[in-house]
Amino acid sequence: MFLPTIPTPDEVVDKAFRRAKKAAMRIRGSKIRGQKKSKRIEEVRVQTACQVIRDTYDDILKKTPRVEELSEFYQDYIDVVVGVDQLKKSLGALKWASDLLEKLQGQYTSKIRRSPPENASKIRREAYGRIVSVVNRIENELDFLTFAKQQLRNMPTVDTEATTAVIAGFPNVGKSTLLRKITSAEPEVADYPFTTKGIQIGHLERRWKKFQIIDTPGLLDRPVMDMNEIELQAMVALENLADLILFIFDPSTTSGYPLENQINLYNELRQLFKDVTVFPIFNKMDLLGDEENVKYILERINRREEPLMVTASDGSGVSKIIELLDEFDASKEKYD
Ligand SMILES: Nc1nc2c(ncn2[C@@H]2O[C@H](COP(=O)(O)OP(=O)(O)OP(=O)(O)O)[C@@H](O)[C@H]2O)c(=O)[nH]1
Ligand SMILES: [Mg+2]
Repeated sequence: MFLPTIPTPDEVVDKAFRRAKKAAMRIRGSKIRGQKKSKRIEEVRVQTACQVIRDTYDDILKKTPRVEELSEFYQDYIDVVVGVDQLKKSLGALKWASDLLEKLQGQYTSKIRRSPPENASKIRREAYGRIVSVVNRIENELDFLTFAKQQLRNMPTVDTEATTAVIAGFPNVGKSTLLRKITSAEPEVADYPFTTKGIQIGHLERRWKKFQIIDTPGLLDRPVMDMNEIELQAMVALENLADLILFIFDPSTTSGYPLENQINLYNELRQLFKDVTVFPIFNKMDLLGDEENVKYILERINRREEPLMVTASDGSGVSKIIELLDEFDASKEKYD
């Protein structure tokens, strides 16, 4: 959980005033006598009301990790999903409100102390008005934080140490089906594009080695600038986590995307992630009568690695992918 629950202005003000009333009741029942007592009651109401709201906001700030202390992956992820600048601005508003309430708390309690007793309740009412307006001033920021909490609810937990393979490709080509076959993860699989809307993580344990396999939302062959938030999540995983990329082609084109576009995307990713090994994988081989389409693609892509041909839905060829991970890891160790 990245953000704790954020109370609305009404909720926090209600809580503050209720607690303040209770605190005042305790004074009323105490031994303090005379004019001093009425002033003390109003003083305690202002103090308690401010304190309750400050504590609520300070607690939210304390429980929220500092974005700049997170790893690059999380920073980019948060930026893509909600926007880091807006998040910082909204958290800053909580701090602003908390600081201002501290000031009001001091100002109004001393004002009550210095006033004649008959004015105490009027000053307290004035303080309450200021408190309400401070909290209302940050309503938009509070709304945003509630939205951000909701959006970041499914923030994936990544292992930044494990060797990581990121599965990428056009929508509907069988990426999630493959993750299900390689690991015990169970991402949703469906016969329409953009089924996967976020990063999905699976783990694979080999004798003495752990792999992290990441399934991503489908990508279209368009400039990064035109990508939506869902596609950008795939890019964030590729950029920050991928030691290798398993690029899935659907040569059957039953996914609904022409070969030409899939080729473009592959070549673009190769170009963008030059230092990452990209393995071309041809899926849905069960639907292919011949290998004409595979040949067509192979003639048009830059590759260093041997392509693999698989049928993710029945698992055939998947063991070759796992072997490939083992080999990749062994070769990496040689150079480390
Ligand atoms: N015939 C056949 N169908 C497959 C194969 N692999 C996946 N499918 C089907 O293709 C469709 C899409 O599969 P998914 O695994 O959801 O594809 P995806 O790439 O994760 O799709 P998005 O998340 O939308 O990008 C589903 O109907 C699968 O059952 C395969 O090897 N052969
Ligand atoms: Mg999917």
